[in-house]
Amino acid sequence: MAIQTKEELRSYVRETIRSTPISDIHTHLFTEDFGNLLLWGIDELLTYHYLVAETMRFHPDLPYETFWAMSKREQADLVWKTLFLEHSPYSEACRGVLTVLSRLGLDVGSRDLESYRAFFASKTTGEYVDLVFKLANVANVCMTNDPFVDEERQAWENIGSIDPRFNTALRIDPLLMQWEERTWERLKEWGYDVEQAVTDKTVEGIREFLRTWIRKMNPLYMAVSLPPSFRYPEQSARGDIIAKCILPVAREFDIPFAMMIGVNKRVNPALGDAGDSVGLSDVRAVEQMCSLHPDNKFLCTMLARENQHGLAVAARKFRNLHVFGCWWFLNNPSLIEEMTRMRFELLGTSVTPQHSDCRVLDQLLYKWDHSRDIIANVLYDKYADLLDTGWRIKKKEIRRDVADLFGGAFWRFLGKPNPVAAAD
Ligand code: RAT
Ligand code: ZN
Repeated sequence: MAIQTKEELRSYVRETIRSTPISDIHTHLFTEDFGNLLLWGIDELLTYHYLVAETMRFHPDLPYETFWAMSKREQADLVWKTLFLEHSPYSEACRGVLTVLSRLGLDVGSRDLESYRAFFASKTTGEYVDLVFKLANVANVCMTNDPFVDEERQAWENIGSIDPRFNTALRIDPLLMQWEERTWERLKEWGYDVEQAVTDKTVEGIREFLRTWIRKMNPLYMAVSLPPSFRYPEQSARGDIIAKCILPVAREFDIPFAMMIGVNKRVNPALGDAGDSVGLSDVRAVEQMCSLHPDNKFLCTMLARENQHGLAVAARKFRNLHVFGCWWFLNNPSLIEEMTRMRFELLGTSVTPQHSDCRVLDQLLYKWDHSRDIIANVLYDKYADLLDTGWRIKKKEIRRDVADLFGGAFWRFLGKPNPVAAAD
């Protein structure tokens, strides 16, 4: 059935965006099998590193070590008092906590942290996971699986089948960013025949390492976060490892290489995860990668606002490139809106406009609620422009497009069936 009026269009787009289940293609969430790596609940929400950074701005005299030495509950108390009681919590990360509480049916107006704690204490992990997936209308999330994190590597030894709502992604930052400093020694310790120089023997050892983990995890893609100084091709261990190990193995298993580019790591190391920053990167590196390796697939998101236009243009040139998400410091309403509008205008529906990057399960509720509203507004505007030309839009076409934006385009790019469509 075709849409008749703009009012009908607005409400149908909004309704479709709300009711379409999402494949969240990059998160830091885990299944229950990973034990403490799966974070949830109010104290985890409040100590999210985005909020730690904001809190410390109000306490110039509080030594960082003193904050880190506090218990999680004490840290959460300080964040709550500082950002929610002593100042208005309208930053995006603060607002997110309130959206979560509200979506869970808690009384946000009461400001009663203890009652929120009591709510979470009454839930088991399993029932809470079910509740959040249902309320968020998220069908599946992709984890970030890093074999260089000891706790995670150990967890994999006992993991059998994985909750199908959670997909895997093999994350390999230390392989590319610290090969000569220490990663080669770790691989050697784990029994791979490698040396510091990227010789033929090392190449074979790294390929074996990748194959082992790909077989174990069955990842949707291999991923890395890269600094603004990243260039490609590059005369370096990193450049060699990408060209000789990552890309051939990615081809072997037919999985994309995901590049998340633009992080200046630890500009303030005392802040831990909150101490990373952003810098302008070179889209040319992405273009070169796609052009030199036409048989590989690449996912890419970039952290600098200034890189977004160039990246969207690059995706018009290279069909082996799929652009995704409004990453980290870009995950704010004003920037999501701007980026989504620009991407829709340049790429139509062949883009994945958002991922959540959740570190705490509950955040699925706010990150997707907030993004859904923005995407709905932008999409409405785009369809309204079509209506003005006399083009008639069918409801099923709107459903098709939204399904593409919320995972369909991604799964098609992977060449794998979309589990959401299969479940229909
Ligand atoms: O957004 C974040 O939580 C960052 O700390 C990073 O984890 C980033 O998303 C990444 O995947 O490197
Ligand atoms: Zn992330």
